[in-house]
Amino acid sequence: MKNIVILISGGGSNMAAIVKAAQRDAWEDKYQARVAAVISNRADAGGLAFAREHAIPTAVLSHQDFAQHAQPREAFDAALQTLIDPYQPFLVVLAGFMRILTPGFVQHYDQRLLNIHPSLLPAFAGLHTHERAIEAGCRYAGATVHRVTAELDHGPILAQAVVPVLPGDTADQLAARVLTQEHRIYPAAIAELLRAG
Ligand code: NHR
Ligand code: GAR
Repeated sequence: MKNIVILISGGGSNMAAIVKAAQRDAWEDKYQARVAAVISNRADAGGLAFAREHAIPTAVLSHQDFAQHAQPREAFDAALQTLIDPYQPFLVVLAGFMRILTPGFVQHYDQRLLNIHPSLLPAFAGLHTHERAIEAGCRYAGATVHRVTAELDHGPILAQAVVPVLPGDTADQLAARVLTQEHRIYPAAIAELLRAG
C-alpha cells in the first residue's frame, strides 16, 4: 500500500478534495494508495474534523510547543518527521500547511514532498498572493502544484490552473475562485504521480 500523509494548518479543503478523489476514483484498487494520516500544526484546524469523520488517523503537533528550543524549527521538523515516518509515505502532501520546512526535513523526503501554492509560480512566492496579484493589476491568477525544495515555492512545477482576475475582485473573491481550481488539480497531480509509480 502506498501511503499519503497530508499536512494541514486550516480548513483543509484541499485535503478533503484529495480524500474524496481517493474514494471516488477508487485509488485503493487502482494504485494501492490511501490517505494514511492527516497532521496539523494547529489543534483548531477545521480539516481535522473532516479527517476524523472519514476514519483517517489524525495528529496535532503545535509549533508553539517548540518556541523554547534553541533551534525551534529544527526541533519541530524532527518531531514532525517522527510522526510521519512510521507511515513510510510514498508522498507527503502540504495542503494549506503554513510552516516553512527546514532543509533537513525537505532532504529527508526528497522527491516525495508536494505543495499547492495559490499563485501562478514563479510569480508571487510567499504569502498574501491574492492581494499581491490584485495590487499588481494581474488579469490572470491561479494555483501551482510543485515539488518542495529547500527554497520556498521554487520546486519543479507539476500542475497549474489559471483563473481570471475580475474587475473589482476582493482578495477573498479571487481566493475562492482559485481554491475551486486547486481542488481539481491537486488530486489530479497526485493521481499522475501514483500512476507513474
Ligand atoms: N518549505 C519549504 N522548505 N519549501 C517550500 O516550498 C514550502 C515549505 C513550507 C510550506 C507552503 C507555502 C505556500 O504555498 C510551503 C512551501 C508558509 C509560509 C510562511 O511564511 C510561506 C510559504 C508557504 C507556507 N510561514 C510562516 C513561517 O514563519 C508562518 C505563517 C503563519 O503561520 O501563518 O513559517 O505558500
Ligand atoms: C489554499 O488556497 C492553499 O493554496 C493555500 O491556503 C489555502 C488552504 O486552504 N496555501 C498557502 O497559502 C500556503 N502558504 P485549505 O486549508 O482549505 O486547503
